[in-house]
Amino acid sequence: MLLRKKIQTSIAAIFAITLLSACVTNLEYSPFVSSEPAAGSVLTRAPRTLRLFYDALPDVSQSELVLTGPAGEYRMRGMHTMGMDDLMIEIFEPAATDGDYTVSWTTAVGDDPSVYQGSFDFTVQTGQ
Ligand SMILES: [Cu+2]
Repeated sequence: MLLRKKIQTSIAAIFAITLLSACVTNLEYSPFVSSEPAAGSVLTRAPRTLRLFYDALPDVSQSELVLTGPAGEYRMRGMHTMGMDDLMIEIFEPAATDGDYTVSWTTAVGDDPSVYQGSFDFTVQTGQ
């Protein structure tokens, strides 16, 4: 009888936690809107720049962009905003290496003091 009660309590607890985490997931907000190259895109030549668009103007001083690919982490330079709620950066030595690439970003946008992070992938297939 006591065991049964314990199990019922556990099930209730698990149910409550599941509901709670579902709420948190739904409320999770990202200011990221789109990018060039686009998330999930397949390119026939290596990109020379990355550009990410957000809900509001990113604070460059609180932003970071990291590009990793088949050859590891790529050197990039000159992160800036074009003033169109975007971050832009030049890939220092774009390598035409076929494979999957990941862009990881960190930023704060507009008047929101929160720092957000995210990532997306694209693929380069030069056919060489
Ligand atoms: Cu630019």
